Amino acid sequence: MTRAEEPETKMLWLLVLTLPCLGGSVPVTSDPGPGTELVGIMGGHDAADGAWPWQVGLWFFDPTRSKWSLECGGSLIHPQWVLTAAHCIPGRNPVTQHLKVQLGGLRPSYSDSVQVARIIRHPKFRLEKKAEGGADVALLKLEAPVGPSNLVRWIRLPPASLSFPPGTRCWVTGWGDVAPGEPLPPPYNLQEVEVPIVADEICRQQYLRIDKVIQDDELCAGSRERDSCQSDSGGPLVCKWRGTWVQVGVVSWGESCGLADFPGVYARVTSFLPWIRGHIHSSP
Ligand code: 4AZ
Repeated sequence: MTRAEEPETKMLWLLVLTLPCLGGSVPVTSDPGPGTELVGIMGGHDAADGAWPWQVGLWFFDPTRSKWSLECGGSLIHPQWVLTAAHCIPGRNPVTQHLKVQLGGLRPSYSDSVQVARIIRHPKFRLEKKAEGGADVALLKLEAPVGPSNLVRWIRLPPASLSFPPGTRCWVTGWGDVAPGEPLPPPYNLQEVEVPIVADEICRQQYLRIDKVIQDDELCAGSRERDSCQSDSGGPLVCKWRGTWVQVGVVSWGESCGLADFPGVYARVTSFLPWIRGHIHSSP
């Protein structure tokens, strides 16, 4: 899960910075063109400043290690609300003090993160089933409204009736693994990759072969070597619709990453619109 950490002291940070090749072996260079580079989300490349201004990073405090680390993504859907995956939030009774939201940065930066006032997991999410049980969405209310600016902006939610045909090319972003078990290497630039929407029925059949069930509130996207991966969880899957970006999915789970027969599984945003709107409107 761990993507980046905030060491307790500046000294430790300096030490980490000076240690070569810690945690990654693939240097990030300029984009050599689609399909060839080793850096990813998986099969992706460096995102440009301000390209995905709704992308946020979730920093969690681990009390046993006394450390903050960037573990998940999320998206700003309103000046004061973030949409993420329920499975990103640990424990039965999560405490807001152990979570911070990074806004508007391409690189992990704990110091650019803001506090959270409320954590709301979807009531149908089952902790014991984790992401695979469905309803893998959570809302975070920020302590104060933010933005908009060039680097921070919210993403539109789709109308309830909107669905994209299989093959539609959408984008997913995050600081997650570039291959299964392989963390994003320094300098940890946010990654983007274009992924095709996969037909519900095809995805369902593919996962049934390994006895996994795709729920109605989930959708699939991705292709061989183009996928989200561990620690991208909670991040947005967005598609262009009538000239604007809308958030169609929330990174949830999948069988490994980048496998041709097992696309990434996303919480289907249209399934949760009433729940999302209910909270945002009743808690201004
Ligand atoms: C994860 O473990 C995870 N390939 C996220 C996304 C995918 C697989 C695993 C999709 O957080």
